[in-house]
Amino acid sequence: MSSQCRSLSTGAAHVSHNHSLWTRATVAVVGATVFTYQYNKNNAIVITDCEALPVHGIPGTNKERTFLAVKPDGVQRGLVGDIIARFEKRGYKLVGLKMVWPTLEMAQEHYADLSSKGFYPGLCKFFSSGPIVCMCWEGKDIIKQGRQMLGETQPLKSLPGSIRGDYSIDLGRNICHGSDCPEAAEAELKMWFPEGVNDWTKTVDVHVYE
Ligand code: RTP
Ligand code: MG
Repeated sequence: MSSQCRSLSTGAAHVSHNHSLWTRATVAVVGATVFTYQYNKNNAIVITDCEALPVHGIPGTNKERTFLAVKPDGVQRGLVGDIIARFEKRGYKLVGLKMVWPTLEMAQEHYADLSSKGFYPGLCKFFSSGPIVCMCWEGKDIIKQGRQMLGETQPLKSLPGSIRGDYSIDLGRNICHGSDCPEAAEAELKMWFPEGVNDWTKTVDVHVYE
């Protein structure tokens, strides 16, 4: 049993203990985690299998996740801390964080949906020109809210208060990236965090969510 599964044994205690539901193996959901359990001879719950939260979380819930990145220009300009702070202060949960210097191939894969565009080669060259900071953020409506906090693709159309509106001018130097839909978030998080992220419990969430 993995450590992630072991940590769920606490959660299992919260499953309502209805003996009329007694079966040899029962599937239950605690929070967002699906697991299978059965009772042992002492009537204690024993988890027999569990499925950790997928790296992309669960869209449409408080465990929705997105991939955000500080691009090479944002790293060079010393904006990593500011960008992280904005999401932290809003109440979102950081579950994945690392610096990566993308190869050209990684940049091409990341922006594959734009491969037919004339700006694609330059975009990929710039995205692989230095380290980026990869982040996985979690919380209610994070995919859409993350994009709003980034601002418009075109910095000159971005409202002051957004990251791009506060810190950038030119289209090809717009500081940050954010997944634009659940499908993109899933693909990007699988690509940039193949090792997974951290399913930690943020105790202050009781003061963030009602
Ligand atoms: P991102 O993927 O980086 O978060 O940006 P986005 O969704 O706001 O915009 P997207 O259409 O995905 O474009 C990716 C990046 O390509 C550059 N771009 N250049 N020259 C052009 O017409 C053009 N259009 C887009 C931008 O740097 C944009 O962020
Ligand atoms: Mg995009």
